[in-house]
Amino acid sequence: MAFAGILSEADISAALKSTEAKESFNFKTFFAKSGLSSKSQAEVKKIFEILDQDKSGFIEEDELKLFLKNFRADARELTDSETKIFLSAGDSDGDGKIGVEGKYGRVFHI
Ligand SMILES: [Ca+2]
Repeated sequence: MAFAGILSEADISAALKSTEAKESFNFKTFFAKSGLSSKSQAEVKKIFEILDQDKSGFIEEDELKLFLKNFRADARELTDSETKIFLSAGDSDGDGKIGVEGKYGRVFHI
């Protein structure tokens, strides 16, 4: 599990269970249930680096689509509309990706 030591297995299970149905993903709910909302800035940065699979320094749309799979390999992909809503929430400057600085930190601290 990619987030071992950062998030608890029980919290991850609860968070994934809450978003099993397509179009049910709500990042605020997910962050609260998984425990992401209460992580420190340093921990958030670690999580960002895991999500940024190609190490580009940004989380692009294709990486965001696979967001849930970082928590459990057999979790579903986000739908296009879920991905777009999630992306626009974290994309502060409208460049279509989420950077490690700026609004990203706030996305994880709702
Ligand atoms: Ca990337």
